[in-house]
Amino acid sequence: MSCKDTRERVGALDFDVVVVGAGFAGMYMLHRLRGMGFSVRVFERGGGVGGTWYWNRYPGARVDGPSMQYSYSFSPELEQEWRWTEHFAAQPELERYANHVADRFGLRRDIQFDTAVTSATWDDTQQLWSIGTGRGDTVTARWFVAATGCLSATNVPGFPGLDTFKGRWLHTSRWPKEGIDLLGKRIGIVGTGSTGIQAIPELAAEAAHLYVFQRTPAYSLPSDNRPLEPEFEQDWKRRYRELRQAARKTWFGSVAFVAAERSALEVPEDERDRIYEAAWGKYGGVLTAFNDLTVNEAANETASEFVRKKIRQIVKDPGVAEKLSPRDYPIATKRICIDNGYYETFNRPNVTLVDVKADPIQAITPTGLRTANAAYDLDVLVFATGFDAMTGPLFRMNITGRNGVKLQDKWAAGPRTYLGLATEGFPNLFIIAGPGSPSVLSNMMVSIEQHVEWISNLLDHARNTGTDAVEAKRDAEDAWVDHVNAVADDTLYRRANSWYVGANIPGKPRVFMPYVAGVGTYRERCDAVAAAGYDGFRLQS
Ligand code: N01
Repeated sequence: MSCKDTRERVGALDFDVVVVGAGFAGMYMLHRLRGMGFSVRVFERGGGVGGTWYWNRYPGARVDGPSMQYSYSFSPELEQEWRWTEHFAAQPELERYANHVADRFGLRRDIQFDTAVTSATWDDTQQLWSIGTGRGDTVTARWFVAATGCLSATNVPGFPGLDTFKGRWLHTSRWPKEGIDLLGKRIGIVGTGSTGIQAIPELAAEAAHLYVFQRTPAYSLPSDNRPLEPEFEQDWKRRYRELRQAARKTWFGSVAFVAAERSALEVPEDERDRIYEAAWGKYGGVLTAFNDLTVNEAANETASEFVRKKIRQIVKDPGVAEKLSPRDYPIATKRICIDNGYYETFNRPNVTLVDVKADPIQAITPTGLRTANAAYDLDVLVFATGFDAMTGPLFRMNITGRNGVKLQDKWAAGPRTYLGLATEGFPNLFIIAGPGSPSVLSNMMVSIEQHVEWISNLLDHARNTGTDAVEAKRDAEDAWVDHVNAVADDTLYRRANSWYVGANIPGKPRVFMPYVAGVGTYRERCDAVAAAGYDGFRLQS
């Protein structure tokens, strides 16, 4: 059946598919579905394409995986013509890449920018989604795809007095396009996750004084960023097909991030140290030096202690080095940070580390920030305080499924999905890189492409079989949730208070959200489900 036939049958349908988000997921979803003959409308909250790389313009923003692999593989022409200038591209280059893709494939004509989706309601009689936007439009579509990203709903802690602050405050992912004047300013930054760790060296270089308010120290590894050598680029471009294929079968979705086949405990201490030393500063390095760092506590401790030793070597003040040293969670159980001179920054005379676990933030004042024991005068206050991850972007769309059930209510005790792609009671809703899929524990580009292709193949199948509604079955979903939990239970990931488990948002249920079995295994599972006629889904005509 053609799209036109589908529209005629329903009568009320404006589009076959509405996609939310014009980041890398939404852009490819649009391109792929359009190529298959579906009518598609993309709604994007921002004023341009790029998602994460449109919003995160803070100083130092840079991808933490190799650019040659953090890029689309669906078009051999695109991957041959695009030239990355650095091994780890910075935000402006990534945004340029997103714009290049949008221009090259003529995507903009089907994207409505500056438009947030504020409601999405399933109509069970007509079997369609009714989607409302912040601009007051309502459109209908058979299929509804959330390409909203995992880290797009910002988290600004509710410190009392923020509205009284006379300086300028901002969240890192809402940094203005035109930048801000930081030169000679007294700057405070709250948060030392991946974002804070990238921003801190850059802010320190501009500030009269930088106060770093740290609640939990992070493990950070040095980036081996450098200009991309032409020989390296040519070699990759020659072997791209083979390397892309190999990456899809790995755990992380990258041929540069594959663990060695040995335990950290099977080699003598001095040899282990030599291995870690050689790995320091190489992509994947310390984390892939052995194969049991995320599953064996003693093995993990060898890597955790190695990083603490490095911190002691780099940071001259032993008291500051100790404060920067993570002690209460294993390395890699929070997202590993990759930095450009982070620890070195604390040797600067204009940088002060404030331990706000020991001396908690009490309030923001008109002139700065007050902890239990001290007051800090500030001109600029930066929140690198992260996101309401994975579920936040979905909840803020006010999604209502069958029988008026709200997604927030169904997921009150934590997200429940089948394959991370769909959730029972919400027919024809698909989530790209959602909870229950490898998602944030992978090279996102690989995960995005796999989901886009899987979802679009399912929509094609539905069209060819006259299927109007596709819904995850409860028993399949329950079994998947149990499986996701069982796999996580075999690892150390639950040992950290991370955003992976929602610990950064007060009141959020503690559920480990990503699927940790790896993208290769996950892809096999998804392919098997499709090959078995979309086993675990109810397909209704
Ligand atoms: O956010 P985070 P992020 N009082 O949640 C602190 C990706 N990313 O934006 O750990 C005081 O990791 C919080 O402290 P604690 C990447 O996947 C990728 O840095 O909760 N402090 C923590 O230190 C990453 O994991 C790239 O105790 C408060 C920080 O704020 C994800 O985005 C670059 C606080 C938040 O860290 C999110 O990283 C950047 C409070 N009330 C990001 N609330 C690259 O590709 C929070 N904090 C390189």
